[in-house]
Amino acid sequence: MEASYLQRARYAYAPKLPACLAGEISNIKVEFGEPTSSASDTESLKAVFKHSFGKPIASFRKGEGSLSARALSVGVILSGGQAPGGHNVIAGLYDGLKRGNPRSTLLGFLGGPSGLIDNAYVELDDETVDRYRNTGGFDMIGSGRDKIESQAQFAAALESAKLHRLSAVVVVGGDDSNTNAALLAEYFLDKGAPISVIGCPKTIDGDLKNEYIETSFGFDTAVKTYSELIGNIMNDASSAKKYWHFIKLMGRSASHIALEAALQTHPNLCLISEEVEDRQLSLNHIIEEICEAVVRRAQNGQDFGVVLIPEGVVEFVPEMKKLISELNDIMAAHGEEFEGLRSFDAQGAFLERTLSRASIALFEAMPEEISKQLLLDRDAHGNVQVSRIETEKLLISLVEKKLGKMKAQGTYRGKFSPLGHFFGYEGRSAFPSNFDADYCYSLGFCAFALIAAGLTGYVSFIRNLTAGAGAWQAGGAPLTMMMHLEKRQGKSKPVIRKALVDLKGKPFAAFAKERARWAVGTHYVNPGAIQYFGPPEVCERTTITLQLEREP
Ligand code: FBP
Repeated sequence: MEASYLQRARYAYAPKLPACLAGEISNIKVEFGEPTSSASDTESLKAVFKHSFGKPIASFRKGEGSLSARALSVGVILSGGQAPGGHNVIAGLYDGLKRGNPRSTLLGFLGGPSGLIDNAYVELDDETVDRYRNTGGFDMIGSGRDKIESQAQFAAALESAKLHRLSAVVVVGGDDSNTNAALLAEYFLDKGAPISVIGCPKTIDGDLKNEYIETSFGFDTAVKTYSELIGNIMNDASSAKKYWHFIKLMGRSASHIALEAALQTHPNLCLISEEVEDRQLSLNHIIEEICEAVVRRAQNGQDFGVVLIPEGVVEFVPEMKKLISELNDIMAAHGEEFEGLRSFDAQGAFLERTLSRASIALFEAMPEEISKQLLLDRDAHGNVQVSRIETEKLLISLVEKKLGKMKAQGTYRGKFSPLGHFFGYEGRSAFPSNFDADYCYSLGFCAFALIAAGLTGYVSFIRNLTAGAGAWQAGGAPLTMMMHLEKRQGKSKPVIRKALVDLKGKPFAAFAKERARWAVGTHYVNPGAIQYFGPPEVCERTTITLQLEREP
């Protein structure tokens, strides 16, 4: 891509580091806490992670240095979906390595974890890194969703690492990629290979968080980008006063993005998947709730509105969840036979014989394009790809149907003109906000410090994020402490626990307190575009979710 004016201006931005990592490398000290355990299933995890389980938390402080100054050769991998700030993780890692020893080198493995397996790499130099500082996207080295899973893949990863005499591999990814990092660290230890593996917490979905990871990087920028777009739509809606906007927002399972966007913009309605599941809300119930807001606003002469829909909600509505899970099983068990069916009618006939009665009834009642989307290819875990299901259209069509009936009965007299939107890819590669630029650079620098401290199986963390960057704390948490066992494709596997929206948490409570008022009145807020230059209260503002979660 060619550089825009903003991109050129952003090259000059110097990301901030926590005070404990700034200055001379010889002045960074590592301190260790007590041994750690796991999220649950401790005994099973101890058996899987024989060499790496139970390590202590590592924290960096200013003090007599304990980092090695020897030249290091490190490989970095970007894994999974794009998230703003990935390039700054690499820049922070690169600068840390060079500051530690100018002879250190950084290899970027291309196209995600498969780059390490296939030994596809590029050596990163000043010119390349400088071209990507403070920019969005993952185009510096590319990303991928492949996993290092089989013994042959682990062996190939080790071979590549040995070929380049790597001291460490840094995996930048979400919960699954960091789980993979933990397994790779254990594998290297088991083979007696002195190669560290360090993770960095990435995902716009915001669901990789816990006591040590206060937020995953990219969430801040992505959700601010969506909030800008939603705010603009709200301005338009309250000017034209003629459309109901149904806006689907990315977030594979968790509704953190939708919740934060709601806190920033005050829509008329926002579905929260975790609540839908908790209250076992049926599709019908959801449609009734939306219709009630439409009718009440119409009574006030407001035939317009904004509804936010987390993309994963279809998998949380009980009857949809059952249908999708039956479809997943059928497609896994009869994959070839199913793929061989040429027409949608033939697939329908096949499903009529294999789905439960309730599920086939639901499948047939849905608009045909949605039913077709439910049959699209599954992801690598055998799951439906929710970003490809037009849930906003499904809800629009069901709301339209219900309002039509109400009109006939004389209980609704308004005019309903709906429009559907999907915001996902628009936010994943935006220029990182100042927060993400600083946070990611610090995460990358911290990853270097963990490597130089000789640690493996750790995730780089930066905490105390609502304080200014200078007061941020930096360190490493053992990946195994975030793990538990989960059923994946029928087998019990160690994975990092995903953080869904906590219905008892402060962000949800703040939303629940206001939503009845927002539904009927018009209390929209337009947060505007992310600002990179200007007053700190505009440019350095963190997400509301982070502020509320960090409140004492
Ligand atoms: P990660 O979990 O890899 O960060 O990706 C998240 C995400 O952006 C989801 O929000 C979305 O459902 C999915 O990726 C889309 O995947 P793809 O990039 O393969 O279309």
